[in-house]
Amino acid sequence: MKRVAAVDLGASSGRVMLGEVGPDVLRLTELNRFWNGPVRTNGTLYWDVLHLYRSVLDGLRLAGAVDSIGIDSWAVDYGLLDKAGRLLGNPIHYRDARTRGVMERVLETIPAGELYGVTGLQQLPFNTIYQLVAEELPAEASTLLMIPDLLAYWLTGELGVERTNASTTQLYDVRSREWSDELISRIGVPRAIFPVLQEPGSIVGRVVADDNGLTSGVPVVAVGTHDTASAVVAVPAAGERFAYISSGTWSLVGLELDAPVLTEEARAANFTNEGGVDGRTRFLRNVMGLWILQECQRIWGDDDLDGLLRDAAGAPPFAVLIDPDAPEFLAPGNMPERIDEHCRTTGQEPPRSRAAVVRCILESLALAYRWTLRSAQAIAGRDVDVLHVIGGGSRNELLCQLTADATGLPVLAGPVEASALGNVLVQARALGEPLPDLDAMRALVRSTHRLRHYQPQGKPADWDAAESRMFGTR
Ligand code: LFR
Repeated sequence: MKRVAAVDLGASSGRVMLGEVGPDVLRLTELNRFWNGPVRTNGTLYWDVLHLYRSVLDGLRLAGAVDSIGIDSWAVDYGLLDKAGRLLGNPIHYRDARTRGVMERVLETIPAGELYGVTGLQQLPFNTIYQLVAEELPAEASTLLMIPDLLAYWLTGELGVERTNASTTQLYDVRSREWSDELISRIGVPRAIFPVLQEPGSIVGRVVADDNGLTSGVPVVAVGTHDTASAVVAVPAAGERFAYISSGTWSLVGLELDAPVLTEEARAANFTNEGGVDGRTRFLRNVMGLWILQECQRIWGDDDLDGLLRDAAGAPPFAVLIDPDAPEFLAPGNMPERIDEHCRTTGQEPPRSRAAVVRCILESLALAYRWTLRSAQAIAGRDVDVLHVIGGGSRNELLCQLTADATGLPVLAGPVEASALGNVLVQARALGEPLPDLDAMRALVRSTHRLRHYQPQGKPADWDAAESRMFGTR
């Protein structure tokens, strides 16, 4: 039996989990859960990275003796170190406004088709490439580390960037599987700040006790350090005819493929080819996700999600629809007001109650999932029989049912802690547990976790009509 610690940092909360893995055993115990989110000072949105590190250490101390540690987090964001390894400033949140208009500017010199041909990445205004162009790189910047790499560096003193996370920077060549020297030089950033790439599943260093209360020498394993890569490892699917939604602050909606799809069609539909564990491709699209609802709840001061969902289940269907991927929903702010505004500009009567707002968000997400999944299948030439919903959003029964109804696919919901499970599984294998491939890992998730089934209900024609109302012009 292997005992490992999984650190999983999401955009709204972080956790340290104890994972136990053995024959027919895959168990998670939560050791520490803590707040995460943007902190604004003088108009800039930051991550509170030292609060995260301190909370990680608290969790790791509670874990006691473990065989290894693995860290995953959201992607795209980074810290810069100087020559001596000191962090140069607090990492900036990808929702910060500094990237406004930058993507458009960069595309004037690097055509979108060329960028896609090299990186296979969807255009998101906050991709690392645009963040680096938006900021004046400090002259002392010597090394760029993605967030999990930064925490691993603090634990071990070893520098490197793990591949699944590197693949989200839009500076990584998806064909050669190396940093793209060409793109890095075109944006005028020194190539030397990009450290060696690390394989998911490799041991990247060992804990240095350094007065942190930990035991020296514990191996730190590079898991799929991008949380979505770890989550996809834990999709409890059999075979390859499945789609997934990694459902949390974002909804990551797509397929797992053996190779990237770099066609003009894939680019035009803004699909990404992010790197997965074991060389797989995560062919997916970011859908704005439960972020819009989380922000509504923050503005309303209402943390009773169950109550809101109960009321939304009784609200009239298809009253108001929004495009959840509209740029005005990206930054933090007054979402109820932005939804009203979006309705006015699309010729709809704004929703009058919280129940109506929640219903609108969930139906609109379900429609975006439907559009995305149909496009993904058509573009990749892969048909699917089942849709796996994993992550925190898999607990949202109304959203799962609407997703089944909208897509016409049976939905299997769970596990909730997919990223932590994928993190644990990759560590266990690195330590020698007989989990030869993703199929074996997924079979273990299936046999140890209960999933909820949702069959499509309602009239497909209603969803057809709603789709042409909302996405007719997409
Ligand atoms: C999900 C996620 C997405 C990424 C977004 C920003 O937590 O990692 O995959 O696009 O956060 O990093």
